Amino acid sequence: MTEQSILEAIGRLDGMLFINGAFRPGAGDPLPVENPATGQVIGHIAAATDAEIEAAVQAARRAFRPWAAELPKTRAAALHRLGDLIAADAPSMAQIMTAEQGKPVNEARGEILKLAEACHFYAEEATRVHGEIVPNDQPGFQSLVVREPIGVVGAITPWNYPAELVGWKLCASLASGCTIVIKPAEITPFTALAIAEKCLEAGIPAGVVNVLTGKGSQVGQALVEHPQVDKIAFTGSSAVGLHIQQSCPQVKRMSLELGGNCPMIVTASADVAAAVKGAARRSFRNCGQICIAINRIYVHRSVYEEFLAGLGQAADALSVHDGLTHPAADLGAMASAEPLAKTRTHLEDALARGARLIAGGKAPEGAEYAKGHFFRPTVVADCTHEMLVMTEETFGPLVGVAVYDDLTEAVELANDTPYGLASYVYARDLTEIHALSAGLDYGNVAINNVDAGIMNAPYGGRKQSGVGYEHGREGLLEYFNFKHVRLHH
Ligand code: TAP
Repeated sequence: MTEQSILEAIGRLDGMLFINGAFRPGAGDPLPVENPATGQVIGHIAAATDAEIEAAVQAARRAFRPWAAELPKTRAAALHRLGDLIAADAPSMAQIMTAEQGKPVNEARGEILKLAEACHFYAEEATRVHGEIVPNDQPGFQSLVVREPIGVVGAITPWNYPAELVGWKLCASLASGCTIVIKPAEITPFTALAIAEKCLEAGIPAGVVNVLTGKGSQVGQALVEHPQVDKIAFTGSSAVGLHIQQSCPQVKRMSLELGGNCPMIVTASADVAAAVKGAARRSFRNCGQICIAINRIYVHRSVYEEFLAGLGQAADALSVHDGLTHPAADLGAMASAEPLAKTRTHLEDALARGARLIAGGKAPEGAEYAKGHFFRPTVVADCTHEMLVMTEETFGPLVGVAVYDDLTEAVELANDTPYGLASYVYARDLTEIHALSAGLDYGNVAINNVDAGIMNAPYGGRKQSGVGYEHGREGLLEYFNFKHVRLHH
């Protein structure tokens, strides 16, 4: 796609809301959306007004009963069609994502294709949800436990995975029989609107899917407070997740997928080269703007310097470019000035407290980078829990490394955080592997690999990393209520 055709594709969606099966220009104030690699304004969103929010919620409300009453195989067919359409249009949807979010086009295309896979996964799962007949305490009675879709879902999503984080909630809603009002992140609205276009093409009935753009504090908050929104499916920071929980005026189902501060432990028995490769991928992919990014690494003293040398080299070898003009770059621009500023703050804090700079530490140099939010993948060593890089989620291309002598101490350090999303281990010794998989207080533990989330398994955090799950059967069941039907013959 040329730059002109990307702007045209975005132009179709510029200032639009998707309500009751139709795109309409939003009446609210326009807010600019920038390409984070160039600073160029690529379009606008209209901040949804109270009347538009009401129209979307009411459209979802009206659509709920008929959609829930469809046969599971009908909803599955819609999801399969949606998955096919998304996969077929992945190249152009990826360009839209890169233009608003910054990740290189090849990586964005991978995300779109994974969303298409999620559609097919949830299509299959839609046909497998069933209730139970449970034992009863008196003769002549039968107890049926039935699963019924919750109703209208308000989905509020961040900017780091603009397709998948919208898509998982959309797929689970479509599969379960719920309807949905989506509020994507203010800075990445066009991917969500492009997904809505595919819903329209897939013939998903009016009102089943709606997209409202605007500020989280206004549009997102309105969904949280709306008495006719039955569930909030939120992905974002722990601070906003907690605020949502505390500010919701009704009792409401919520799944909250929140922040992480994910550790990796490299033991004395580890394949160090494999650990280096894993760390370089999971610390720096998407510029480290991943809830399950490796933020801090604890390495056994016997392999510490070898690991540091390897990770430094691997980080230095990664390319950083404008993700539109260099689709195969390793890193693109960071999504906005905010995560870049936080990365710099965490780096300065670590260096001021005695950390050793191993790689990166600055923005790449050259005219290409002058107007965008770029930063080199950065490794700091000799870190301690006095440093922000080890105790707070950086959400940038910065990783802290610390040395340990005793495995129990490493587990304690890894668990020394209010977060509990994902953790990583590289070890070959089976005793170490068992001790670590049991001892790490995280919802996901990846051992000798760095892909903590797969579609078939529940994906969720502990402690301040959230409540509830996405992915897997467990993720789908978050969209259902139980009903106990006690029958006297
Ligand atoms: P947040 O600032 O929390 O924003 C997330 C979403 O919430 C955005 O759509 C935001 O709108 C909206 N929002 C803000 N204030 C709100 C309010 N008062 N009521 C309702 N909605 C509100 O997070 P972010 O900076 O976009 O994303 C980064 C965070 O997400 C990181 O902490 C990361 O770990 C976490 N994350 C977690 C996961 C999982 S699976 N656990 C996955 C990805 C990211 P605006 O766009 O207008 O701000």
